[in-house]
Amino acid sequence: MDEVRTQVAIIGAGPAGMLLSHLLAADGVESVVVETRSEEYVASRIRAGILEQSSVDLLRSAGLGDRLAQDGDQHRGIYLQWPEERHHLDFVELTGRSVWVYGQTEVQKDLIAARAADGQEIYYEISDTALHDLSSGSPSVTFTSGSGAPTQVTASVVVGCDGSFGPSRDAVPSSACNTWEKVYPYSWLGILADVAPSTDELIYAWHPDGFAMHSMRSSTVSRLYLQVPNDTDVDDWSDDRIWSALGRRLGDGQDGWSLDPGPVTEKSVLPMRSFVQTPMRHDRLFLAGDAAHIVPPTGAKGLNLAVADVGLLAPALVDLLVKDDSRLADAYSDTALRRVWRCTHFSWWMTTMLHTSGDEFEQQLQLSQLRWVASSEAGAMGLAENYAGLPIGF
Ligand code: FAS
Ligand code: PHB
Repeated sequence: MDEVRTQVAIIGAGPAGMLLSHLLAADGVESVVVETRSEEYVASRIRAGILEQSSVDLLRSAGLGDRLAQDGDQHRGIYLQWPEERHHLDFVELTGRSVWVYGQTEVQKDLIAARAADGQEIYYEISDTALHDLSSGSPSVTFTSGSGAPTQVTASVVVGCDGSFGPSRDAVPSSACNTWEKVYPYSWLGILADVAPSTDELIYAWHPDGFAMHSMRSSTVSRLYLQVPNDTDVDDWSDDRIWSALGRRLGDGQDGWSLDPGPVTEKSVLPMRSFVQTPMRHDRLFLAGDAAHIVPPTGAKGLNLAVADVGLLAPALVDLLVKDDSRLADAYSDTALRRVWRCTHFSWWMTTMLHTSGDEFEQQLQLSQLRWVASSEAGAMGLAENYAGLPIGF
C-alpha cells in the first residue's frame, strides 16, 4: 500500500474539488486530489454555462479571471417567452448584478492549468475509492491508482467533492443525516451546435409542447435545450427534428425573429432532480458541490452553488488546520445550507414555472405567473435577485 500524508484529502477533480485545492494552496494548506476519470474526460464534460456575479468575483480574487475576462461574455439579463410574447428582464437595472456566459469546461481548464502550475498532486483514473476513520483525527481515503497500486491518503480532513454518484455522501451513516429528493417528470435534451447564436442573451421559453432554451458558449457555438419525456432515447431525435421543435417552441418566424440552425456537434439527455443531504459535514468529512446537493439546471445554479460552498469551506479549513480555530468549520454546514435551500427553491420555482405537464389548469397558472414576472417590477426583481445570485454568505 503506497502511503501518502497530507492535510486535506479531496475526492473529485471537478470544479468543487479543484477550486478547493487551489484556494487552500493559496493559504499554505496542502491537499491531495483523487479522481476516478481521466483529466481529458473531466476537462471535456459539457455541463454548466452561466457564472453568477459572486462566482466571477471569487474566481477573479483567486487569480483565475484572466481567460474569463478575455473570453467570458457578460450578459445584462435573460428573455422570458411564451407564445406571441418575449420580455427582457434586465438584471443590472433591477439588481445592479449581471451574469457571465463562460462554460464549465472553460472553468475546468483554468483550474487544471492553475493546479498544474502549482505542482498539485492529482491522482486520475483511480478506482475502488473508500473512506475510513472519519471520526478519528486521521481520516483516510484508499483507492487503486491508475497504475494499479493500492494507495492510502491519510489527512486531517476529507472533503467529498465527488458529485452526485460519488461515495462520500453515502459514507455518512443514515442515522446521522437527512436527505430530500424530488425527481421531475421530464428531462432536457441538450445540444451543442456550430452556429452563431440567434439571440444576444438567453431565451427561456414556455410552450404548450414543452420548455425550450436558447443559450450559447461563444459567438460561433450555440447551446440549446428542449423539454423531453424522462425515458427519451436521444437517438430518436434527429437534428432536423430537434431544430424543428426548437423553432416551434422559441417562436421562429415571429415578429421578424428567426432561429438559425446549424451542425449539431453533441446531444444528450439530462434527467432533472432536486436533492439535498444535510448536514454537509460529518466529523472529519465535509461535503461540497453536487456531493451534497443537486438542482435542476433551469436556474443555472449547479456550478455556482459548488463555487459558493468552496468559497465558504476553504477559509473554514484554513482556520481549522492553521489556526486551530474551528468556528467557521463548525458553522460551515448551516451557513452553506442557507444558500443551498434558497437555490434549491429558486431552481424548483423556475422549473415548475416553465415546464409543461399537460395539466390545463397548471398551464393557466404558469402563464399567469410568467405575465406577472414579466410585467411587475416586484416579480422581475424576485427572479433577477436569485438568478444573478445573492452575495456569498447569504
Ligand atoms: P462534479 O460532478 O462536476 O465533479 C465530481 C467529480 O468527482 C467528477 O469528476 C467525478 O468523476 C468524480 N468522482 C465521482 N466518483 C468518484 C470516486 N468514487 N472517486 C473519485 N472521484 C470520483 N449546472 C448548471 O448550472 N447548468 C447546467 O446546464 C448544467 N448541466 C449539467 C449537465 C450534466 C450532464 C450534469 C451531470 C450536471 C450539469 N450541471 C449543470 C450541474 C453541474 O454543472 C454541477 O453542478 C457541477 O459539475 C458541480 O461540480 P462538482 O460538485 O465539482 O461535481
Ligand atoms: C447552459 O448554457 O448550459 C445553461 C444556461 C442556463 C441554464 C442551464 C444551462 O439555466
